[in-house]
Amino acid sequence: MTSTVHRTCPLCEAVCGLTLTLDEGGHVTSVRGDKEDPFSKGFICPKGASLGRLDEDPDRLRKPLIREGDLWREVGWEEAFAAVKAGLDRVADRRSVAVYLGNPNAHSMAGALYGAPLIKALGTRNVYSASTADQMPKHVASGLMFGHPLAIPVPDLDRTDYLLMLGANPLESNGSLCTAPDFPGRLKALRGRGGRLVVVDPRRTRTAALADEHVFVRPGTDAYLLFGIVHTLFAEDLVTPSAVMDPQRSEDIHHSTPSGGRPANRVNGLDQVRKAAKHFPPEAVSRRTGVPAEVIVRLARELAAAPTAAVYARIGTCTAEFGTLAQWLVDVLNVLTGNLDRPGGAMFPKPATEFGMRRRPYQVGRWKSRVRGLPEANGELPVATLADEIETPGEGQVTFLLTVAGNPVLSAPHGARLDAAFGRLDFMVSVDPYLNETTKHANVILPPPRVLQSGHYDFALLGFAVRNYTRYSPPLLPLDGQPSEAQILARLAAIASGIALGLDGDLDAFVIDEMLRKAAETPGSGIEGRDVAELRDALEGETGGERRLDLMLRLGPYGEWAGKGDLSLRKLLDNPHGLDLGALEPRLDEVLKTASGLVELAPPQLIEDVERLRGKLAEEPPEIVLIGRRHLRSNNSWLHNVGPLVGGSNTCTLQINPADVARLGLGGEAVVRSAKGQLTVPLEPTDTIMPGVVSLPHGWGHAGSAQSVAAEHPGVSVNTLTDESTIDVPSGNAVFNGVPVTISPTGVIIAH
Ligand SMILES: Nc1nc2c(c(=O)[nH]1)N[C@H]1C(S)=C(S)[C@@H](COP(=O)(O)OP(=O)(O)OC[C@H]3O[C@@H](n4cnc5c(=O)[nH]c(N)nc54)[C@H](O)[C@@H]3O)O[C@H]1N2
Ligand SMILES: Nc1nc2c(c(=O)[nH]1)N[C@H]1C(S)=C(S)[C@@H](COP(=O)(O)OP(=O)(O)OC[C@H]3O[C@@H](n4cnc5c(=O)[nH]c(N)nc54)[C@H](O)[C@@H]3O)O[C@H]1N2
Ligand code: SF4
Ligand SMILES: [Mo]
Repeated sequence: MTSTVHRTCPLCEAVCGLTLTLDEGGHVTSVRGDKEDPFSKGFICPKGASLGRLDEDPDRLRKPLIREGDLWREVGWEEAFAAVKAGLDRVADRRSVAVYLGNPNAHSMAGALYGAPLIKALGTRNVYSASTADQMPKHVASGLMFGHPLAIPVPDLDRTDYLLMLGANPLESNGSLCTAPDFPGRLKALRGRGGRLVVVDPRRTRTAALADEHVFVRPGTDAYLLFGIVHTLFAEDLVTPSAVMDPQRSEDIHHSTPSGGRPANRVNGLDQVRKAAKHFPPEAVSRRTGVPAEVIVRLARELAAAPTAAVYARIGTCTAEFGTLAQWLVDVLNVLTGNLDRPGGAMFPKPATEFGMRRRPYQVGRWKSRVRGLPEANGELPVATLADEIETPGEGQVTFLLTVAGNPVLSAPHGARLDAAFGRLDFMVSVDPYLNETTKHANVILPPPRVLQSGHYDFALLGFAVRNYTRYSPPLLPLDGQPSEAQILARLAAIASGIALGLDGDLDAFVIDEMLRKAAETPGSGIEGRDVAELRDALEGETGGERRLDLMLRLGPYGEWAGKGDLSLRKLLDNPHGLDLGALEPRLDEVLKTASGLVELAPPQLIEDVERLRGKLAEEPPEIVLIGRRHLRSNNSWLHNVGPLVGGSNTCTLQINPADVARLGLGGEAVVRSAKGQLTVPLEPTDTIMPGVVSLPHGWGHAGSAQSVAAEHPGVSVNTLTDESTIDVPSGNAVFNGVPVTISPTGVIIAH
């Protein structure tokens, strides 16, 4: 007997609905796109189609491992947790404990619900995550402008008339901080309805090939380009009055509501932006960016003239030297062109589990890292300084590391240094399904269950969706004695806080009571004054995680308790294909959490960083710089063990312009050197990349891997070359794009 089941794909940000066929043994026999999912409508990519292969990968760990020297021993769960406790008990000072949370935490219920309590229980400020190798600039820019790090506007893809996209390649990545299943189809539809798509990228990507226009930009210079556009808007008087901003009444008319309605001007700092932009006229910016001045001027005019438009920028612009400035300028443009918070522009989604967004004004740099004095952002320190904290003796030196769903040896800047540093730790614990480049250093590895044994709700990603939408996928297969990832993290939190919690429940009961108590005390929460015990008993769900989801849904904006709807876990279970909650709607007033109650167009920290940008405007660029890229059938470092996904077009090659190949006299392979390391790589000459720029994908470097398929396709790790000493200053984010390198033929010895 086969069965047909439905669930959300957890592999990337597109949240596609999948329809799986299982045989009686619970093996996946087919995976298709779920045609009845109102958001993804049957879309699927090769990764989703391989979910069964991934789930049943024989190299996945099924039992905890304890390392004794170079040997690994499979152990039972109680022995594994006892070993973790013994390791943590040896730490005299909790400042010496570090935790690294990797990317899949953004795709799991466990990461969303148990990450924060775990950090709290560990009692350390040595908190690191993939965020500072990814989107921290976006959080910092949003935090400073809108008052909340998660108030990230997304392009209203399905309605916009004009999309300016920088440093993103959704035809390979399927989109990021813009949850949009079938991103390619949505871009085609934009063009189909007469809209215009412009892509800015140092490579003519598949997305650029689909666009109306592709603009080559020199890596790391997007902030200059964006400033050039801002400059033009002011210079040509193209700043658009809008519901958000009335430029005639620009400064300091805070909250004046002449007709008693909405404030006429909800923007602070317009004049400061105008002043700052003066330094970046198109001609000056053109020299730095490689974008012709007339193109910059035209882009400004087009953005201003389009009936609706959105500017969207992603990883190519985040993981760069001026990442935060670039993210800021993206939304400055959305404001100046009248497109923030209006249909067809850049809008704030309203996720079903949004509840009680924090009101304290957003701050960065509340504390600093011990060794380099780098500022905290969102409660985290930059992963670019993790090695410093492990290597540098003194009070608070990191001796104990917990990694959850991360592979920083391959994903962090200058990962090779972390590889060595991890070898020096006193104790390391990894929650991960694989023995890999990072977890090989652990003393204990705790594997989460298979995907199909796990419930799934996209707490994080649905907050960036281009339509409001919700869907819950309950576990499809029983756990068979294996703890869920939620239980693993809850148990670790219990160990860390010295509480003898069992595998299930208590942490969730605590969190639920806290949330209910707060909501019951909050006027207008929908359950004000109601009895906590009674409400708690009304919650449904098989697990603590499901009950917490139920609570968040009921208290959320569409919830049956607090919102304007009837959402609950029950309703989602009754609608296994998911529910469309409608097109995005203007909601700036609900989202804004700045102290002034206005959009802060010129936060002091960013205006200060503009000086750094100005300082480098006239700088001669390096002769050759390195950037990254993604391949459709890859996912950071961990899908290379699935046969159908590796090889072919998904290989670790250095893209290089043929003119550079000829100029440098290169053959089939070359040696790439940076300030931090060197690699010998196969070349892929292609005129789709700018001269003076080379590109290598990240996540490779599996030589000697315990994963059998990955070991056959090892590739090299680009993060041997990247430099942890250069960061985006306001956010501490890693710089992966624009790394200076030299390239020489193999066999040539270069004296240093
Ligand atoms: N040079 C360069 N470096 C980059 C980037 C780049 O563009 N260029 N991109 C950066 C970006 S955007 C990111 S997000 C980071 C990613 O950085 P990381 O998150 O550190 O690395 P991943 O490769 O995503 O590793 C994920 C790990 O989680 C494990 N895993 C998978 N599923 C689960 C699960 O359900 N539970 C648990 N516990 N573990 C699981 C995998 O086995 C793997 O070990 O890399 C960054 N590094
Ligand atoms: N197939 C696949 N999908 C993924 C992932 C994956 O590894 N593989 N990873 C997931 C993760 S963790 C993330 S964060 C997202 C990222 O999603 P995207 O941001 O769409 O990531 P990329 O496909 O790497 O596209 C980044 C583009 O930026 C360009 N670029 C590099 N430097 C610069 C620059 O200085 N300026 C400009 N303008 N462009 C530049 C690169 O050439 C590249 O085309 O993808 C997610 N989806
Ligand atoms: S696009 Fe992303 S979510 Fe959709 S099937 Fe592919 S990997 Fe899964
Ligand atoms: Mo990422």
